Amino acid sequence: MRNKIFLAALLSLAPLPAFAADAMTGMGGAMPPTNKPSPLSLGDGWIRLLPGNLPAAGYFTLRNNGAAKATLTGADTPACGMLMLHKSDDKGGMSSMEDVKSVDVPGGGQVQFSPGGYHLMCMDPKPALKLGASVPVTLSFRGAPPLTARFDVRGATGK
Ligand SMILES: [Cu+2]
Repeated sequence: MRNKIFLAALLSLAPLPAFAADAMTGMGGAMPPTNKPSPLSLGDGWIRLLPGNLPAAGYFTLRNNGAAKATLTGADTPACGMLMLHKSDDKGGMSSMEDVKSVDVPGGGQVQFSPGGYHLMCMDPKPALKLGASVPVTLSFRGAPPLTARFDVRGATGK
């Protein structure tokens, strides 16, 4: 009996490995059913929260395991009023960013959304978007079914 209680306490304190957390959130039923498996896979999805009124940005690695090109055309999450495709540009120390209509993911290739480059821009963040949370993000494509993945919400330093 004592051992059982100890184990339960240990489990509730220990951070879950990423795959276990994914499996558990996957059972939550928030994911829409998909008919065919996506040729695309998403890794390292996270959202960077910045202090004050600075907008939050989402980053990830998108891999196309299929032979045909897929085109990312949009993103959506209940944690933001709107989630936009953006690209940062550094010109002579001046950082700017612009809207992007779509991003091609070549067959057998991958695209990186990372600080200083492509990113998802969260407009009108909701209370669900808080440090330590994990929120579902759905990406829409031309040439592939939509893909939903959990994004970890982290602080400015990425921790
Ligand atoms: Cu942006």
